[in-house]
Amino acid sequence: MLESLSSKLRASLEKLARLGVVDKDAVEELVRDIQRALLSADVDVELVLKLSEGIKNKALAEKLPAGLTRKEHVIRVVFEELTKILGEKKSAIEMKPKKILLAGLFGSGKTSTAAKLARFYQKRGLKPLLVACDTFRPAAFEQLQQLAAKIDVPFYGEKGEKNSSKILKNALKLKGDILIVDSSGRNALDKELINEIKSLSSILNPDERILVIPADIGQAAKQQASAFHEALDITDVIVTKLDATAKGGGALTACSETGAKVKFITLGETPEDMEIYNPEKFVGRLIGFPDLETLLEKARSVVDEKKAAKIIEGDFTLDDFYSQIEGMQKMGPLSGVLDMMGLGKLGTRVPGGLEVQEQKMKKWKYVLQSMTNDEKANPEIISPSRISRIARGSGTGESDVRELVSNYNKVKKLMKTISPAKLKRSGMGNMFRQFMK
Ligand SMILES: Nc1nc2c(ncn2[C@@H]2O[C@H](COP(=O)(O)OP(=O)(O)OP(=O)(O)O)[C@@H](O)[C@H]2O)c(=O)[nH]1
Ligand SMILES: [Mg+2]
Repeated sequence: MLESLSSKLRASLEKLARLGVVDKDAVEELVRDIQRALLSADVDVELVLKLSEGIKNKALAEKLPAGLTRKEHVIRVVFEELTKILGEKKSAIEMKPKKILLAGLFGSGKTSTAAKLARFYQKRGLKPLLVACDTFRPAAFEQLQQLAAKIDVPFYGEKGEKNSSKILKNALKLKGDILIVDSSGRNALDKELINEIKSLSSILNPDERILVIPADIGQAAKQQASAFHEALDITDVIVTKLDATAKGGGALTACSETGAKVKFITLGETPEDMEIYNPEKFVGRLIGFPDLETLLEKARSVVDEKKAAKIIEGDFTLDDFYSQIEGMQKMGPLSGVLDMMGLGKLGTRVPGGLEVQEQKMKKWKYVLQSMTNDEKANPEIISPSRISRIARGSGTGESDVRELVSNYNKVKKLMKTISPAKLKRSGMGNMFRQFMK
C-alpha cells in the first residue's frame, strides 16, 4: 500500500527540490501532497491530519537552521514527525533473559518472526527456547519445529494438544534465556482469539508483547492494533514482509494506536532476514528518499544560528573550529574544506587518506582536551611553553599542537575577508565550501 505513498511523496519532494526556494505556498502544497499520498495509502484519516498539521506548523514556524535550505528543512521535519510515531532512535535491544509473546492475525508472520528472533539472540550468545502455542492451525507445530531445527534452537510443543495454556505452563518448566512464544492467528479478530492470547499473557507474564504487522496490512491496521493493544498492552511492533512490498504504512497506524515503537523489520522468509529498526533507513524507504541519512547527518552537523553569527564575525574558539571540521568531515566529499583545515592534502595524496585524517582528528581532539578553557577561547595566549605542556599532556607532538593553532588562525583570518552578507546568504556549510575551493 505504501508503494503509491512512496512514489507520490517522492514526486512532491522532487517538485520541492526543483523550486529551489521554498515559501509558505510551497510548504502547503507539499503538505497537501503528503496528505493525498497517505490517504490513498489507507493510513487512518485522523492520523494523516495530525501528521500533516505537525509538518506544516513546524516547517513554517521553525526558523530555518543555518546551512540548511528550506527544502532540506522540510524533509527533516517530515522525518521528525514520522519518527515521533515510528520510533526516533535505532531500537536498543536488551541482551538479557526475557520472555516474548508474539501476537497478530493469520499469516502476519508470527511463526517466522519467532524463528528470526531466536536466531537473533542465539547469534548474540543467548539461549532461546521456541514454544509452539498455536493450537489453531493444523501444521503450526511442524512449521515451528522445522524452523527451530534449522537454526538449532530448542523447541517445545505438544502435537495434538488443543489447550495452549497447558503447553505454555509445561514450557515454563524448561530452561532458556529467551522464551519466545508463537501464538494462534485468526482470519479476523474474535473473542476466542483475544481470550486465548490474554490467558497466554497472564501465564507467561511476558517482558515483550510484540504485535506482528505485515507491511501491506492497509486500513485494518487500526482496528487490529487497538484490539491487541487493549488485550495485551503491546510493547513493540515488528513489521514483516518489507521485502515484498517495500513499504510499512500499517506500521504508522499500529504505532500510533499502541504508542509502541518499531523494534525490528523483516525482509524475507529465512531466519536471517530480520533487521533492527533504523529510523533513517525506514523513513527513507517509506518516503522514497534514499539519501535521507546523508541529509539528516548534514542537518545535525550544521552549527546553530548564534554560533554561525559568531563565526562569521571571526569570533570562534578552537572548540568551534574542531566541531566545524568534525561536522564537515561527516558531510562527504569536502576536499576543499579539508584542504584548508590542513587535512585535505593528506587525505588526497596518501593511500588510505581517510584513515590518516581520522588519526589527525583524534590527535587534535587530545590536544584540545589538554588545553585550558582560556587557551581554547583565546588561542593567541598559547606560548611556546604552553605548547610543550599541551603536547606532553595530550601525548602528541609539539608540531601537532602548532599545526592545529596555525590552521585555526588561517581560517580565522580568511573569515574576515569575506563579506558577512555573502556568508549569511550561503549559510555556514556552503560558505566553508565556497571559499576553500
Ligand atoms: N517475503 C517474506 N515473506 C515472509 C516474511 N515474513 C513471513 N513471510 C511469509 O509469510 C507467510 C506467513 O508467515 P507465518 O510466519 O507463517 O505467519 P503467521 O503469522 O505465523 O501465520 P499463522 O500461523 O497462519 O497465523 C509464510 O509463507 C512466511 O514465509 C517476510 O519478511 N518476507
Ligand atoms: Mg504461525
